[in-house]
Amino acid sequence: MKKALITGVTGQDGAYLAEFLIKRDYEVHGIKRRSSLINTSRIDHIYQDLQEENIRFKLHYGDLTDSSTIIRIIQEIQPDEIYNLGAMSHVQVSFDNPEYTTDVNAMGTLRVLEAVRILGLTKKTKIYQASTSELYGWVQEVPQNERTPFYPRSPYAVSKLYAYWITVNYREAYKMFAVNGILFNHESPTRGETFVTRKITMGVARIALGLQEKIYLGNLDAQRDWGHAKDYIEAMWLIMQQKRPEDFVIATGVTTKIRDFVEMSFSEIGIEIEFFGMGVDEKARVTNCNNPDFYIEPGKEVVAVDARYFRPTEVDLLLGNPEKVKSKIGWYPKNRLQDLVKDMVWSDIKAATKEQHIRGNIAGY
Ligand code: NAP
Ligand code: F7E
Repeated sequence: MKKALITGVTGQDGAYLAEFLIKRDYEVHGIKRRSSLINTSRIDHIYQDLQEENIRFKLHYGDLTDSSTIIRIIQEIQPDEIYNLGAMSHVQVSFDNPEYTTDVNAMGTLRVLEAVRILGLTKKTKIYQASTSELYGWVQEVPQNERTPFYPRSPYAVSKLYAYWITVNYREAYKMFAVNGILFNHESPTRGETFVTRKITMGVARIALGLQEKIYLGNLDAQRDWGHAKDYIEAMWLIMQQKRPEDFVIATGVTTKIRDFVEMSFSEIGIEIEFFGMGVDEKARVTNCNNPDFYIEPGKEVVAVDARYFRPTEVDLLLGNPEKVKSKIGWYPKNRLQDLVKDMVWSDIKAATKEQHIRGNIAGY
């Protein structure tokens, strides 16, 4: 039985990957940082009590800023594969917390690589590094592939640039199986609530159920190549099963504006909207409502811009070229953007309906 260790197991990708690996008969270990409240909602369905027999999923307290713990956990588990997904992953927050972001994302990656080297596991343990399309930042060509030069535009992206190159360096210097997956944006119903897609689908659901008035957004013109996280974690695993350690771009090859994602999300539940105004004064209002379950009066303003969500330096356009992974590994995204929007919006409608019932019950008293 293969053993895998996942840092960032409580995150969107970590949780999907843990479930995926358990289904493939791995023994899965996850590193979780201590928090004052339990934050394991994404992995509760695969959690096993320590008292159970044949435990296939085990959590370990640890933090990417704490090298002694990382070394101890890796020594204990002796993993065949490490997926380093732990990160301070929010681009806008990285402008507020640049030093911490660098410590976790850049130094954290070095700590994992060094732990494997110090423990003499360079021949046994493969390492996957969660690299990102944010590396392309101010894009030097369109679309971006494995040879496109990097131009990071945030403390987050700069920290990931170090992580990318230190992974390449350990591969070359110590002949380790250490690889970068350069993943373009990937989303899901469990995407963190402050990333733009989830903020939008939650907003749409809550507006439709009368729980929220408006969605306030930043740059509506930014374009992203969005895929489904479920497809992308499979690509991570496939990259790790190759004979030779190589870096791969994982993307859909389609890019979409934030504004269009908003329209698609409302349209999914039968609400048509139109944008009007310019720059910080741009807004969107309902033009037509074809769904009696979620009736909103035409003319109601449902989206507005708030300049507080603008970033000091923005990444305007990301569009990946997944040709290499398609031709060498045969991976391609199974979900189109429309499928992703559907999955996210209806999951958030379900959550908002629950919230509405709870509020209704409280109001009843
Ligand atoms: P996410 O949902 O934000 O999850 C990040 C995970 O890292 C969480 O489990 C978090 O723990 C953990 N973490 C944060 N700081 C840590 C620390 N100091 N020590 C240990 N763990 C820590 O991110 P994601 O979307 O799943 O992304 C997974 C990885 O892929 C990240 O490295 C991200 O930068 C990268 N990436 C993501 C995308 C994307 O579009 N999703 C694209 C390219 C690359 P808590 O739950 O306690 O916060
Ligand atoms: O922003 C714009 C914002 O925060 C996307 C992370 O997983 O993917 C993610 O980083 C775009 C940006 O994701 C709002 O300015 C407009 O242009 O959803 P996001 P991100 O910055 O692309 C990459 C690949 C990663 O590696 C990261 O870890 O949307 N935008 N209005 C907004 N963004 C947010 N968050 N909130 C808004 O209100």
